[in-house]
Amino acid sequence: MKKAFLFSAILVASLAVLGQDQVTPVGDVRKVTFAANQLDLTTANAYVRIQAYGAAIIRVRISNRPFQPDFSYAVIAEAGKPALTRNEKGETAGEINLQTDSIKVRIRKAPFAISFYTPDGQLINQDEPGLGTSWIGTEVTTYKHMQDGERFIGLGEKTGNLDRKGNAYTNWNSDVFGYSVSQDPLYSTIPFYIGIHHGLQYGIFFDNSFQSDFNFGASNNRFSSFGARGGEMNYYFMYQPSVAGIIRSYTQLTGRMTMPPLWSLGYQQNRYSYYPDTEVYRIAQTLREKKIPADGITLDIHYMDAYKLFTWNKERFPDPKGMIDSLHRMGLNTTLIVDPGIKVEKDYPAYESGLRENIFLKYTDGLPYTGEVWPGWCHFPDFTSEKGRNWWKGQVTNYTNVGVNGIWNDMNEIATWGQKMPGNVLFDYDGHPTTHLKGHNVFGLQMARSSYEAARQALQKRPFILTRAGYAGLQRYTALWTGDNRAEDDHMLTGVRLLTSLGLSGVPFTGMDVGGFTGNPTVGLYTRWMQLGAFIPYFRNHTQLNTKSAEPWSFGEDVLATSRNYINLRYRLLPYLYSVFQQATQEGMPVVRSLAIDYTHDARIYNPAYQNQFLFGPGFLVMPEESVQQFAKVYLPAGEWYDLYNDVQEQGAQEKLIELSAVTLPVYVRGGSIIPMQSLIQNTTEKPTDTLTLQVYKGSKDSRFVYYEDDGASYQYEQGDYYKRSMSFDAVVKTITLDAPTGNRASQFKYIRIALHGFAENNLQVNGRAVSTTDLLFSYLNPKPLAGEPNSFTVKSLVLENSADKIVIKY
Ligand code: NBV
Repeated sequence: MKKAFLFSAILVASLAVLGQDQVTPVGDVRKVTFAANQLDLTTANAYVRIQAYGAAIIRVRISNRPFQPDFSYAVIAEAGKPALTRNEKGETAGEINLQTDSIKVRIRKAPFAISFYTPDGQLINQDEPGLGTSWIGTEVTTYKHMQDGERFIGLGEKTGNLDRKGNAYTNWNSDVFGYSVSQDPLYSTIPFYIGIHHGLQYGIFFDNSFQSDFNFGASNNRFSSFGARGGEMNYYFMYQPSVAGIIRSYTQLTGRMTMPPLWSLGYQQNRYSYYPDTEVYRIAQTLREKKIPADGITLDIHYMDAYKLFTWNKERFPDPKGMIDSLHRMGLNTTLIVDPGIKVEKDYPAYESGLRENIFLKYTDGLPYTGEVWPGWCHFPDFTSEKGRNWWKGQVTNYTNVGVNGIWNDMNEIATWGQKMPGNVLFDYDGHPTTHLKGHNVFGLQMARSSYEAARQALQKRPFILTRAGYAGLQRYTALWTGDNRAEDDHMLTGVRLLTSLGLSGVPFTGMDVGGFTGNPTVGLYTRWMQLGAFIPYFRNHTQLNTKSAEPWSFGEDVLATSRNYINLRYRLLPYLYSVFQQATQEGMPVVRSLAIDYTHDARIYNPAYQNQFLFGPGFLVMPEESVQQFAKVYLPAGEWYDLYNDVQEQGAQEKLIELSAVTLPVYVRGGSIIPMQSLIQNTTEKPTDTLTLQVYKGSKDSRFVYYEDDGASYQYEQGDYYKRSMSFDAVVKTITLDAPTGNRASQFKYIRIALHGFAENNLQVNGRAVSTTDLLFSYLNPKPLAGEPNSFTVKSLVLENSADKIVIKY
C-alpha cells in the first residue's frame, strides 16, 4: 500500500515539473478512498478530492502534487452535513457514484471525468469527455462540455452581454481609467458564473486567486472552460431549482453583507475633489438650500497633505473635526478616500511606523517593494498579513477620531504608475507565503476588509466601506463601485450590466459614478443617469478632475427639478430599499436584479435590446434607455405590470414600443408587489411622518415581502433589536396579510396606509370588519401631488393602526 502511494507520488511529482510543451491530463484513476464523506482519488498524474458543502454544493479539488494546506479568502463555509454518500451498489467497474440529497455525481475512472445530475437523473454539467482537466506547465484548466443552447451569466464585474456565450474573460484586477465598454479585465475578480440550459441552472465558483481565464465558447464550439496560471483546480459546483437558490448557495459559501448604515442608502455628493473646506460647505449648503435630499459628502485625494495618507492638508482643511461635525449637524456624513501607497519619506509618521512594524510588501531579498503613485515613491502594506491589517486599523483611527464614518478604498488593484508590479514581490497570504502572482487579486479584498474591521471597531457602529478592487466574498465587508466610467450613453448601460452581473455574483451593494467620471455628460444623459441613480444601490454623483460641475443644479432648472424628483423618490422608498437590503443579508439576493433571476428560461430577456432591464428589489422593473432615443422597445416578462406614472396595467410576456420623455425614466411595478414608502425627508436623521404607506399592486400570483426596520446604525439588530413583518398578497383567497411583527423593536410608524393599485373590489374587510376606502391622490414623482398634474393618479386607500396583531385585509 505504502509502496503504491510512494510510486504515484513520485510519478505525480515528476510529471508536475514537465514543461510548457505538453498538455498533461489528470489521467486514469489508480486508487479510490471514500471515508468521512469525502472521496479521494489518486490518478496517473494527479490527486482528486470531492466533498459536499451542504446538499447543493459539491467541491472538486484537483492537484498535480499532494494537496497543500487548504486556505481561502473567499469561502467561509465548511465541508460537512448533509454529507456526501457513495452508492457502491449502483456502480459499474468503470464508475464511481456519489450523491447528496440534491445532486448526483458520476465519476468515470479511465480517464478521470466528472458529471453532475439532478436527483431524477437529468444531466446538469459534465467534463468535456476528451479534455477534462489538464495542465500546461503550471496552468490548470477544466473543460466542460457545452450543452445545446447553454447560456452563461455572472462572473462579477465583466463587460459584454448578459449572456456571455461566445466570449472569454480574464481575471486580473486592473486600474482601467476611462475603460471602454468592451474592456476586460476591469477592477475586481469574482470567478463565479451560472450556466443555464434545458430548464436547469447551476453555478461554478472557481476559487483560485491566480490570474484566471474563463471561456464560454469563444473561438470554439465544443466547451466552456475555466483555468488559472497556477495553484489548484478548486471549484464548487452548485445546483438549485432556481437562480435565486444558486445565489443563496454561493453566498452561503462566500458570505453575505451585514446591514449597511441607513445613511449610506441616501444620496451622496462627490467630485474629484471638493476643497478647501469652504467649498465643501458651499456644496453642503446648496444641497440643503435647493432641497436636494442627501446624506453624504466624499472627500477625494486633495484633502491630504501632498497625497500622504492619514494626513490633512492644513491650509485647505484647518479643522477637519470641526468641519465633519458641522456637516454631521447638517445631516451629512463624510467619507474619505484612502489609497494603499504609503509615501517613502523620512519622518512621515505612517511611513516610519510601517517600517518599524515591518508591514510593507517586500521583494525576495527583503527590501520593501517601492512603486510610484500619487504621493511619489511608495511602499504598500501587506493586507494579506494580520500584522499589516492591524497596523492599518491603528492608522484608520486618525480618521474615525475626527468623525469620519465612511472609508473609500481606491487604487487597490494595486494601481501604480506603469501598472506592472513585479511577480517576485512576496505576500504573507495569512501564513501561506506566496508571490504577487497569487496575492494580486486578493489585495483589494484584504484592504477593504482591513478598513471595515478598523472602522467597525473604532466607531462601534456600522461604517460605510467602498472599494474599487476585490475578490469573491467582498460583500462581507464592502460596497463596490465600477471605477472610472465615461460620461457616455453606452457607458451608463454597460454600467447597469456590470451591476446586475455583480448582483448575480453575490455583491448586492454596488454603484457606478452617476453622470460619468471622465468627460462631460450632455444635459439629456445627466438627467437620465440621475433618474437611474434612484434605482442604484449606492447612489452617488461623481466626476473627474477638471470636468464641468456636475452637481444636480449645474445643468439648469429643469434638470434640477427632475433630479430632485428622483432623489425625493429614493428617500420616500427607503423603507422598501432598506428591507430589500435586509433580504440581501439573509439570502444574498441582490438589490439590482437581472431578469435572469426570475425569468431565467425566457429567451427574450437575453435579447441585447432588453438585457439592460432590471428589477430594483422584487417590485420595480426599470428600463434604462439611452438619452438620445425618443422611442424604445421594452419587454414586459410574464405577469401583470403597472406603469409607475399612471397606474395603467399591462399584461406581461409582451414587447412594447414606448415613447421616452426627458422627465421620466420608464419603470413598471410588478403585479403582487407590496412597496412600503414613507414621507419625504431631507436626510436620514430626519424623522418621517408617523404613517407608513404600503403600495399594494394586484396580481394573479401570490407574493410575499418582508418589511424590516432597525436603528439604522448599530449592530444591535444582531441581538434581536429589529422590527420585522412579513406581508403577503394572496391572489386566490383574495387577501393582503400583514403577519404579526417579530423582533424586539417597535415600529417607528403608528399608522399603516394601504394604497390599492388595480383593485376594482369595493367591499373590503379588515380582520372580519367591513371598512370603506377613501380616494388618495398619489404620485411617485411629486410628494405633494396636484389634481390633473401629469404623473399623478388616484388610488383607493385605507388607514389602519399599526398594531402588533396580524392584520388580514380581505378584498
Ligand atoms: O482619487 C482620484 C480618483 C477617484 O476620483 C476615482 O473615483 C478613482 O476611480 N482615483 C480613481 C485616482 C485616479 C484618477 C485618474
